[in-house]
Amino acid sequence: MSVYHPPKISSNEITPQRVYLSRRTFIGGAAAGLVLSGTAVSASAAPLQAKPGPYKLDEKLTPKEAVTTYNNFYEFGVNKSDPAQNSGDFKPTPWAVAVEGLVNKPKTFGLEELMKMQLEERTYRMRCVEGWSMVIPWIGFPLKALLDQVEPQGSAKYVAFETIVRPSEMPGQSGFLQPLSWPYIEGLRLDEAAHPLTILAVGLYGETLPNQNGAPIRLVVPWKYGFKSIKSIVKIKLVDKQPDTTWKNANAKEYGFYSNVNPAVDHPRWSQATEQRIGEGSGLFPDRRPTLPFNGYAEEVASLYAGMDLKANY
Ligand SMILES: Nc1nc2c(c(=O)[nH]1)N[C@H]1C(S)=C(S)[C@@H](COP(=O)(O)O)O[C@H]1N2
Ligand SMILES: [Mo]
Repeated sequence: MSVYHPPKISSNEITPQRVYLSRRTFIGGAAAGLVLSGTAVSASAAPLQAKPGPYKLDEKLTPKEAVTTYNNFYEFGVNKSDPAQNSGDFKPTPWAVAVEGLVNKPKTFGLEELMKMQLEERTYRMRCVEGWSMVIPWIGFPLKALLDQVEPQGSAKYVAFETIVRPSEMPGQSGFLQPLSWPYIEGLRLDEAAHPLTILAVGLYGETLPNQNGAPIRLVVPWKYGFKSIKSIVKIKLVDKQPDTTWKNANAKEYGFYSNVNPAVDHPRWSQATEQRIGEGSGLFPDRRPTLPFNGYAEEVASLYAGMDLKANY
């Protein structure tokens, strides 16, 4: 299996990323920037209605331009600009999500049915394990609403998720050197999956999800590092044992199953104490802000981990 080590993010590497973004976002009269954002967003996005949901934040939204051009989605390449640039041929319709395993009523949900769930707009703080963060207005519905329909059995303890494998439309899955093994897989404990903060997102900024953000449906778990929020999901399976996850399989010393945002537990190669809010600050003086326990959602989720050693269960 190929083991990919994500680029080490140190303060001197953060600066070029910010300069890149501020150039694109703010000095962005650059023709290339406008052309890219035009294709990237309009290729798949359509207006999407949703009622306001809980969990509003008093923080400035990350500009849509940054949310849709600074991404991690290795199926389309390992650089932040790759997903927006390389996902234009990806077809998020038709689509179906199979929900199976230890459930009384296994069912494959067509996208049309998923889009008819009670959609809410929820603004969440997102924190990538690499040290940057965003504030994103998602549109989606609680994962619990889906789980309730299939009726998990008493023996179900975890939920395993899978991303689509489609090398013909995902250039990162067809290159000579594959950065990860596919499908991209993730998992949650059943109580984490059923927590009211955990949603399946089908849109952002009032539109359906752009391909680069995980069209047509992706997970959002705001108190965990970004890689837990798996994109373009085709399978959800209820299981009795802790499932494998892509980044733990790739490098278990650096990435654990839980991956709760925790400023007190450093990544082996960098501190997690602070973060850079994408799209803010000046290019020369990145203003790193303190990272909050559970990404600021401790009041809601800390009780899920009562009695657990979060240094051992990273
Ligand atoms: N299938 C899949 N899901 C994925 C990833 C990926 O490479 N493949 N990257 C993860 C990481 S590391 C992050 S930070 C978030 C980024 O989500 P965004 O691009 O919508 O901000 O997606 C996560 N989901
Ligand atoms: Mo991430």
